[in-house]
Amino acid sequence: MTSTVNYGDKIPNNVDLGRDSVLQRALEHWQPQYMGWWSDMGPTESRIHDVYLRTAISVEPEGWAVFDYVKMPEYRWGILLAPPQAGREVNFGVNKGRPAWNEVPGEHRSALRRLIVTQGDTEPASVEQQRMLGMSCPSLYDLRNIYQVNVEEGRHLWAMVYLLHRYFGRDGREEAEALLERRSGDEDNPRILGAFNEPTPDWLAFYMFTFFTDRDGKFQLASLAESGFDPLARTCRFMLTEEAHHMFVGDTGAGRIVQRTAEVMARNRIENPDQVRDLGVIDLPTIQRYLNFHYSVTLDLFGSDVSSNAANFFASGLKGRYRETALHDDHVLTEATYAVSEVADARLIDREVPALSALNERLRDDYIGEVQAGVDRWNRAIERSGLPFKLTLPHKGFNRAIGNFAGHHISPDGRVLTDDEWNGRRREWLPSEKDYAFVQSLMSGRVVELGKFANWIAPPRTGINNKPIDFEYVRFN
Ligand code: BYC
Repeated sequence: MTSTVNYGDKIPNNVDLGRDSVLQRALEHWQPQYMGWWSDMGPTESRIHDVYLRTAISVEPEGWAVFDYVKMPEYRWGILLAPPQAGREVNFGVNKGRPAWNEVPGEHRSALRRLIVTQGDTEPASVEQQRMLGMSCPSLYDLRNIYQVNVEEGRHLWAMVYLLHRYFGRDGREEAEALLERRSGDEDNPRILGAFNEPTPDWLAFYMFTFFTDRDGKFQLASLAESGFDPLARTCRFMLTEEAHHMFVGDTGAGRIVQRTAEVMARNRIENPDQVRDLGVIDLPTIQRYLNFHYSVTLDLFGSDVSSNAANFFASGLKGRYRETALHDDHVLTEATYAVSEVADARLIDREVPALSALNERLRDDYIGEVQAGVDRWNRAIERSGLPFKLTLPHKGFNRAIGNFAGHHISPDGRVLTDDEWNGRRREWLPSEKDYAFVQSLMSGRVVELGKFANWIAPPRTGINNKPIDFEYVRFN
């Protein structure tokens, strides 16, 4: 393995692809299919723009990426694995202490393939969900950021496709083709996980998605980075480097919308949402409803609270917990228990279950801790403006379709509701058609003058890669 990537190669990589001509040919066969998918489903009307993009060129922490103008169809989607760690072992489950696997262990083949396919499926899905948004961008800075996220999701698809081709033979090649055939929201051939079939109709939804849903990506990738199957661990370790920027985009993007609204409200001394809307910014209750939606569909992505799949993934050493190796316990968990919530007699109760079966819930709880910190940051902007409003995370049972809360109605403050109560108040808690129409009315065209920002969002504090905020991040040619 080399640490620097040769960009003269047809498929840039640090996995010595040139030494395996069969694999190289198979991937070169997939490459034009990928380009066809990008042309059909990648960002709308973006082919000839020069975009100031980051491209990964190395897996060394220092200087791993370069920034330059690139036309997106010419972006070099490379295959990059973090360097191997000498003597690495399986760090958890019944195989703990054995050498990490460099080839797929036969008995775990189908579970591993399923994990890789599920991860891979989310990457093109998100590009499909966001493909129209460039047409209504609030600034060149934001336009460049969404394109950066999109090309890197494309690279993450390449990362999973490499694993499928390299380690899973014909099945892997078929799965790689299917990854380009499913479509977000398609009735007949949808993406695998629920949140990736939801529309991302506007920029508030995009920022909520990158804040909440990309962060699920971080937690899932971190768990897979602990895998005893070393190529998966190394792939995910490098993907996490790129993922950090995606969450930054969401965190600061939603934060700038909140900040702008709070500033306009304070300056004009208004709190009534209709008056706030009249001033061309997004009222805080609407932001709260978007938050409720994206948070709840993202919580579903962690799977059922009690899951034998999750127990098997862990016991066999394929998928660890968040920061597994830094945790202080036996890493086997056969004796431990974990509390999960459920609904019994129209009340919420906690039940201790074997910790092995509750690993999805544990990861979800780790995730919740981190998103709370982000929402606290947004609230500081509201506090600074002296407004008596606070964004809150709804109860984790709210609006859930997977796991113990599915089929129940839980209010944001954690009460079990009847169908009638839920139907009566649903619109207070989740975005309505009217909310979506209002937000879209603010985003009818794109703002592309140098250094200009749409009225509904505050400018960022700094630009990208030390460039000024009014830098020409995208040239339209
Ligand atoms: N929607 O035991 P269960 C990212 C299915 S995001 C629909 O509950 P398990 C990114 C499940 O597949 C991170 N179906 O769950 C972010 C299973 O179906 P089958 C993506 C769902 O298996 C932004 C059945 O229900 N990575 O990277 O323990 C932009 C029962 O399964 C859902 C991963 O997810 C749902 N929400 O765990 C770009 C990591 N939830 O197989 C990218 C890999 C569950 O019986 N995946 N089901 O037909 C996994 O670790 C696991 O598959 C899951 C589910 C955690 C997702």
